[in-house]
Amino acid sequence: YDDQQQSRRRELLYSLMSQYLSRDVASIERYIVDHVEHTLARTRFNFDKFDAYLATALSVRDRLIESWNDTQQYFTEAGVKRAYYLSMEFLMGRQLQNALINLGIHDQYREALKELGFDLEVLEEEEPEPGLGNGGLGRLAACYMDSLATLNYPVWGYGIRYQYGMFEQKIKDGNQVEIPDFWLAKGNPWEMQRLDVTYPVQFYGNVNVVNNKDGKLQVYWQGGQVVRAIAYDIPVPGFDTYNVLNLRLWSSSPPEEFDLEAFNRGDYYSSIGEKQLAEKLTSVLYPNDSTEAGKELRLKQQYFFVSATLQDILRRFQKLQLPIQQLVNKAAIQLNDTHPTIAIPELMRLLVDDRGLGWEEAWELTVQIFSYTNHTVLPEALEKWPVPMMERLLPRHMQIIYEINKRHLEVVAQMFPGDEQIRESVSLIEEGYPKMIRMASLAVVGSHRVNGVAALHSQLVKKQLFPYFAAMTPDKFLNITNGVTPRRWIMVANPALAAVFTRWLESDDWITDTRMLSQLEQFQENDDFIREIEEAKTKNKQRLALKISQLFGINVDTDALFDIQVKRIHEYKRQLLNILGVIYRYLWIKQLDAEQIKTVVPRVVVFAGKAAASYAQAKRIIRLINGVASVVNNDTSIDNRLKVFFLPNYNVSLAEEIIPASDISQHISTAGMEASGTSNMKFVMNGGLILGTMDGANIEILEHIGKENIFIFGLNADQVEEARKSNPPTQLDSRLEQVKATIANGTFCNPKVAEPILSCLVPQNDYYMICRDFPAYLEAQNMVDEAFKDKRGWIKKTIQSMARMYYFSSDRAVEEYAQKIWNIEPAPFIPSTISFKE
Ligand code: IMP
Ligand code: B1N
Repeated sequence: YDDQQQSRRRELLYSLMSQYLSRDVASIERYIVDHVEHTLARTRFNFDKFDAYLATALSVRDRLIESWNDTQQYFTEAGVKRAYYLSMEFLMGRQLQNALINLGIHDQYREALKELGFDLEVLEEEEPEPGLGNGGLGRLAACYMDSLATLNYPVWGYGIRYQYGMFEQKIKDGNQVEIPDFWLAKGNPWEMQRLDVTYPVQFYGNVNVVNNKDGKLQVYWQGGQVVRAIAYDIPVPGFDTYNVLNLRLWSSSPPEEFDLEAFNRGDYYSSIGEKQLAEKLTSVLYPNDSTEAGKELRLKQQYFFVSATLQDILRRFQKLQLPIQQLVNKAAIQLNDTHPTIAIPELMRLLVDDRGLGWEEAWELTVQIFSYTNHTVLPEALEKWPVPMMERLLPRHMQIIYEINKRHLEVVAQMFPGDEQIRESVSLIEEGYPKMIRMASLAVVGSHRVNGVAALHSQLVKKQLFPYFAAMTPDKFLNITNGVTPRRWIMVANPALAAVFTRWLESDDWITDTRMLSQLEQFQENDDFIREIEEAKTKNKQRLALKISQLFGINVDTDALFDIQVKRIHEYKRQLLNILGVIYRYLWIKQLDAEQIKTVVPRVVVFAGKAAASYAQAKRIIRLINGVASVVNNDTSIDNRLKVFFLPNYNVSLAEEIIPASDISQHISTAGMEASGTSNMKFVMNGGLILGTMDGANIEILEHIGKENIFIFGLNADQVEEARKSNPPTQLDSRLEQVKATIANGTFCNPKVAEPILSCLVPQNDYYMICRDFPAYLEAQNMVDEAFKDKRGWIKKTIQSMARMYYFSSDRAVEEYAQKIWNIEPAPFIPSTISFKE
């Protein structure tokens, strides 16, 4: 073509491509039906609910792609600095409802589908949940993506596209049973496969050092296995903005090159088999469970996604044609816990071996680019990799880690001359058989910022985990308290409450400016407002009651106090303390007379959460809870004053249903052990109160909402530390003795199951402080009962709390990351061609 033709073609292309999808009901109907016919190849007469969901989702994806393309194009043209959020987990939850609400077209879609004969809310339930995370850490990454998109920050998420997400939990005879979650079985309309974006990732092999022509040493890492990474892009829409961010998840596949050698050996079938192994790499999400620690496949997953991600980031940077030293002005990389820490030696390798930078220059660049968020101080959860494994799997990285350590220890020796104990404690290598690499220490040394996720936790990170690192580089350490997105956790999860907020604030600006919620406090004595808040709560309790009746065939009273603990089952989270309290309450009610029973505040106690498949003690606790539930729920003598339920398969969708229905929720970890917690924030934002310990973000929630609005009990972190050092008490609370005896005699479950639980409930074995906190816990529960009897007083507490929670929005949190760590600015793309508010 000549130039003129070429430019005419381009003009035509541009004009066609800038015709954005319309937002009116009639057009939306057409888009949906188009997908039924052309994408799904169904006829008008033959498509079911799931097809309708798929077609709807695909039509939403179309408009996300439009904005996605424009946004990314704009970031590139503006040459902005981007931040990259590297996480092994993104627990995104269902996408359809969230996308429609963020795009401001939920009502239009509901209308369009109604005319086509479908109920949008029903179709939304058809979406399988992408469970690509364990719990809080993965969901935090998802909340941050929502906030970053909403605030127009130029950020990419990078992670792994697991084919099997978190297992599906079933309860059989009171026990947890794990069912594999092949969530992609019916296709995933939210992802775009990018067969054009692939990178090779190398494992094993040897390192050779060769003298180059110019006299320089050149390092070659050769041989070994090569796996191919394929990109899958998931658009992340912001609320009330045109910007759409990208979440890029990598999937493994065999390399393109054919292994001719194997073929020549006549080894055709076994060579295919080897190729198939490559696909396994990203097939399954690892549980956050110490028994799985040190598994080679997990390290391979980590390097696989890190290597592909860095290749992708550098390719993007290369397009700018800037000297490599400028990378720090174009990219910031956040490590979500230590899981992607191998990125630090990998960037060093790329800079030194591939681009010929000197070590010092490369290191300075690397440290300025990386930052690390710590999410736990539990010793068993701190990642360590055996040196021999690293040597075999990533030989060059092992050398680089040794070099980093050597230089690091030189600095240490200058600061603490002659102190062997300090040297040993800060070394990146832990002595022993085998030697281990301390990934958290590597992450600290290789980052310019290290943050904890709540005020107390960040203190513990400095004082307990990394005291010498903090002494060496005090400015490296900071706190950024976690936050949660009000879009998903109020708008999507609780439309009834959201409508009340909008009505009384006469604006829906609170959705992006949670500070506005503080104005609700002026209505705390207004009868109409109180009634509407109460009605919203009742509606949510009815929704949960319906779920309970569907699951268990038991009707619960929505006037009862809904007492909820939902989170991963873990000893430090102390579901055991909760169920012991329930048993005590049951025994107590049973000895009341008929008149007394009538004065007891009725309670519905709800548990949910998964235990890691190999965490035996956690599974026993589930068994005990179910045992208690079946005894209590079938005992007619207690006049329905107590009901207990374990809801199976806790996930984000279930959390959306449960959280708005709580009156009280429990966040009762042993003080000092829960880094932050994020569901505590969600519960309070939805008008529930907290029964909790002085742990994680509970402390800051107390500071913001006032101590009169939260039920706090038990030892604080200092007292726990003290108690662990001192002699255990000689006596057990008599009520706890009584509870233990009832468990021991097999009232609730086989005493064999109960035995390992009971053996922890003695003062000498009380690592989690359950015995020591038990009396205070019961007392706090009594105060909850008393407070709940005063209906108006209770609602006032919930109103004050909701109004004072603005700090815990993830919008605040990501702004802190952007300003204090990444040094990036918002980059809103403003399409001149269309107007957004209709
Ligand atoms: P927390 O541990 O109670 O603070 O939970 C944090 C958040 O992670 C919850 O609000 C849920 O959104 C999510 N979450 C926790 N546990 C699970 C789980 O087992 N499956 C899926 N999501 C979970
Ligand atoms: O991260 C959340 C915090 O709110 C929780 O308190 C904290 O427990 C959680 C290994 C983890 N810490 N560590 C993990 C997850 C997966 C895995 O393989 C560790 N999760 C947390 C958000 O800050």
